[in-house]
Amino acid sequence: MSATKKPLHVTITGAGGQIGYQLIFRIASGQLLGPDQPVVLRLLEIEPAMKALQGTVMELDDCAFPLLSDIVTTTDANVAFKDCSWALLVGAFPRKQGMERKDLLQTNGKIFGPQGRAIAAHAAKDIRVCVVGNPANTNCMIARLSAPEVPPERFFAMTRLDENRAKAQLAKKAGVAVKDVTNMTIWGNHSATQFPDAWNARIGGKPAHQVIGDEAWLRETFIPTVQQRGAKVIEARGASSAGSAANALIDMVNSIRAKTPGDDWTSLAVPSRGEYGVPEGLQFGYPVRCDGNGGYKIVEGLKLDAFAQEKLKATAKELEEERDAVKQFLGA
Ligand code: NAX
Repeated sequence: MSATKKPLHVTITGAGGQIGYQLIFRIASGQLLGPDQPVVLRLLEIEPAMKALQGTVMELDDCAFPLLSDIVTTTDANVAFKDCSWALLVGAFPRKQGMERKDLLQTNGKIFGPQGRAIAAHAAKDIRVCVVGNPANTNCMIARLSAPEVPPERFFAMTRLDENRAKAQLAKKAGVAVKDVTNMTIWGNHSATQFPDAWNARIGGKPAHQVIGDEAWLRETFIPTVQQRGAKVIEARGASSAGSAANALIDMVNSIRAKTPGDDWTSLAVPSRGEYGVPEGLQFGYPVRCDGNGGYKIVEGLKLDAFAQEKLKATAKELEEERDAVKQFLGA
């Protein structure tokens, strides 16, 4: 019964940005935590974006969402993460022209370290953290290592947009409905080194690469299309993916909350314990099955041929380089 459930607190960082705008209304309408779960939205922004955020809050009021118990807006991470069960870390410092990747990593390290500590200090016991702000995997690792009191398996970086993109491309090529494409893994980093795995994916239950029957297309068109999709959207729209990113984040949270159906899996970037030879501690995109109680297992034993192993190595190497660039932020 909606009237009797205790509200859950959901924190969105960068709430005044374009993904935030696509996300907030859907969460307030019940699409994140269900149609009978009241929510308190806790919206974190930096000072220059507070005015625009107040405009969004006016719009939220004007929706009269029955599930929206309260809205908190703040520039203080200690306030933002208070009692929070779901921390959606969307805000990040964008890459400016002429900025080196290392500078971007370090600038974001300064954001995600303190946010990790604020989560550890103030969040609810059942906290789950989903990181979208780029470079998402490494930002997530920084937040996780800054919050040693929180179990590491509560931290996820988002590869779901890449998973959805990959499924859509395979469905189009095979001429099937997107729901028929399952078991899609995005290995590694949410970056151009990611490896969307059409060889372990399935279409109508059969190996996707066999159904497609065109290895050259898979290697030379499918993989780069998924890797470069974000850049193509920017080229066309003049702005980065926002509707699809917010949608992917909602999908991701729903996948973490539910038991993964049948023998399917989903893609989540979780802390590596060395699975598939990936260096321990990296936040790495893996095939994952969730148990419906907030826990998950990485799917092990998938076949990776020499081509796939090379791809995994390359994306792991990039994540190691990112880790080296932010060494000073790793640890509470
Ligand atoms: P916007 O620039 O529209 O919004 C970001 C917001 O974050 C801004 O309002 C800014 O004021 C705020 N912000 C900056 N520093 C902050 C801080 N310290 N605390 C709180 N808020 C802060 O970007 P948007 O298009 O919404 O994208 C957000 C992030 O998602 C970017 O880093 C982007 O690269 C990343 N993406 C990640 C994706 C993924 O699949 N993992 C895909 C989509 C997206 O590109």
